[in-house]
Amino acid sequence: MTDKELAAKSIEYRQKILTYILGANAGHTGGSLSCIDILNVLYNHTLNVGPENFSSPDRDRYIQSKGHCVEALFVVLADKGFFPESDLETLGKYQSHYIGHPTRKVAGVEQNTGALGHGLPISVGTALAAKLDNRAYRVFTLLGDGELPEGSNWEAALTAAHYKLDNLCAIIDHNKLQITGPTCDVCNTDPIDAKFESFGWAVRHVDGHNIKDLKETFGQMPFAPGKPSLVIAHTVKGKGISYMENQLKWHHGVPSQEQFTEALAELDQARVALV
Ligand SMILES: Cc1ncc(C[n+]2csc(CCOP(=O)(O)OP(=O)(O)O)c2C)c(N)n1
Repeated sequence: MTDKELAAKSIEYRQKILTYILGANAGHTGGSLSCIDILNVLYNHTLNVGPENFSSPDRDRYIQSKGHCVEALFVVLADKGFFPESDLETLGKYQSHYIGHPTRKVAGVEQNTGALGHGLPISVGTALAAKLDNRAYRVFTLLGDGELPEGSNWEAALTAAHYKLDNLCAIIDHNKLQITGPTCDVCNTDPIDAKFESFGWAVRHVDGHNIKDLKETFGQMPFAPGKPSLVIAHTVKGKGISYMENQLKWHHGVPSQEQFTEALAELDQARVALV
């Protein structure tokens, strides 16, 4: 897929995220919009995974540690053909498997997540298993910057470097906001790059909304032989919808019908601008 086709896909994904959040009357809007370009590039460019090989032990793994942004994951998995998109009309409804966090009852989901701080440790174990089993698959995991202070992440970061897991790539969706305020005010983790480098990781920064840069960066993994890779993706919470961008209240929140219409109009304009 060309960069332009991927950019068009991101717009479509943003529309769908908002549509299904409106239908469910709940969801993590801002963080889903901040990570959707990353998921788009991973699933449509980088990862060797799809419905056709999901039962293969050699498939690449994607584990979404910031599980609350499940809407982004669901629209991408539906688009990849893991399940019919109409399933998402049941999002958040009684007895639906499409709930507010990823569960393995949904086709294509690798791990149940949502309690923050678990995706990286699980990914380290999965990457270590690949080494022990002599398998070539890679493991990608997406963390929120507000999730990063969880202690389990730092234990996992040490372990990944110790076992030289260069088949592991952690991506931080660095949108600088978490649930109650700016990440640096709630629990400052700066400088993230120096901390991970000192733990033995190879670190890259990228514009988390630039399709070309994301493709190139993920394509260069591992960034150094024998080291786990960290991508610090600089993003904007609520990206793509002007009244949501960098606004704490859109961490979660459902647009009114009027706001939804306004958001779709903005996305339509973005699509026209692409052509
Ligand atoms: C262990 C744990 N503590 C608290 C929460 C509640 N919680 C849900 S989202 C969130 C903020 C996460 O911020 P960040 O990782 O930056 O997410 P993003 O801004 O990318 O949506 C918190 C604290 C949780 N899900 N798990």
